[in-house]
Amino acid sequence: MDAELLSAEFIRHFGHTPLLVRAPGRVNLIGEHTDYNLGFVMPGAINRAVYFAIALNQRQDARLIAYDEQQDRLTITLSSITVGEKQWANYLLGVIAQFQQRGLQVPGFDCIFGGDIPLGAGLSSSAALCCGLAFALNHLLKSGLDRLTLAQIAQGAEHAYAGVRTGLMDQFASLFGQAGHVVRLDCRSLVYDYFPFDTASSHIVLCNSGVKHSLASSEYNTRRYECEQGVAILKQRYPEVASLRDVTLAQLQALGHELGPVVYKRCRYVVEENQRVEAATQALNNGDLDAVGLLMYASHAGLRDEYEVSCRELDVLVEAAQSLPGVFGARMMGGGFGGCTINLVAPEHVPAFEKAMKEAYQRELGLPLETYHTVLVDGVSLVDLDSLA
Ligand code: GAF
Repeated sequence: MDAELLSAEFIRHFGHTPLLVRAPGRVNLIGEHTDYNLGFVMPGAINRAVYFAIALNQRQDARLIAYDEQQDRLTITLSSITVGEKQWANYLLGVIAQFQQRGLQVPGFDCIFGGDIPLGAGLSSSAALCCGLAFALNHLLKSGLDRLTLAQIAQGAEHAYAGVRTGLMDQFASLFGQAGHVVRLDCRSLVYDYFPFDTASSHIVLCNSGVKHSLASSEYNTRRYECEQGVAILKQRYPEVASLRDVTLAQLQALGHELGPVVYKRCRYVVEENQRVEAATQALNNGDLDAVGLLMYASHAGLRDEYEVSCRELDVLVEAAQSLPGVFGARMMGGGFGGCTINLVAPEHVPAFEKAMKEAYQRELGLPLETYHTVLVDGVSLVDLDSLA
């Protein structure tokens, strides 16, 4: 699926010429479950995307086609947007509702979308879907919204129409990605810095566990709630604490009893993970990939043992990677309970790494493994077919 094919499909279905938009998925080097705790993350946009062909249609409705869902179709009345039955459509409905809530009228439009971000792989296909439509509508309506507002619109759509209280990382990465860079975002101040990702030294390889456990969404919201409980308790003793970002390990330990074992573990993971992002920033600046890799392994251990969002498949993949030559670091990535691991691998070792990982996954769990050799690209953009020719 690419923009050219979608453009042809759009013209075949709707008979007019579309605007083309590319909205990438994301990886996250380190900083997991820190975004909604107003800490630090270090994601980047990747060379897998959702593409949109879209145009205003002079009608009162939106005609949507999900190319990858057997060209499933939905026509929606724009004057009465509500959550519906089709999951793919809810993300788009959520974006339209967010525009409307901001007082921006959305006129009729036609849209066909599809892409190559594997679904349920933790690569933020849903954020890409929301960001891509928000960007396209902003362009078509000449609304003049900046990228940060578009990210917040996309996040609002996931909260209200998919029921997952995500942080801002995925939407930010999709919209603010920069080719060859990861971006470190301070999720409180929303200040961000780009860090070059030196592909002469290491490449990003994703290993798709192929599993998506059904508790992913409910457990995500539960983790967020547990962190909020932790902050509420910590605040009583330390009024300056506004989020887990403000908490030290000593403060946590002092209140261990009041927090209780589960909330304590969750909070401890978040406090440590924020420290790891800081340390990874230093290590990247020093070109010290061994140090970055060790931090990734520590991040995985925290996600597995303290935050408890890993699963057997992800643990097997990280353990297998750790024993292979040329691997700097590996960890589960994203919300957890399935999806991909992210692996930093020396370029000359990548083919052998992919082969060995597939063999290990088959041997250990009897499961096939897909790997994605991944490149960091620019965030959401228009696609100009002439420039691609
Ligand atoms: C998911 C969420 F959408 C992000 O906001 C983030 O919390 C991530 O899980 C965990 O770091 O991708």
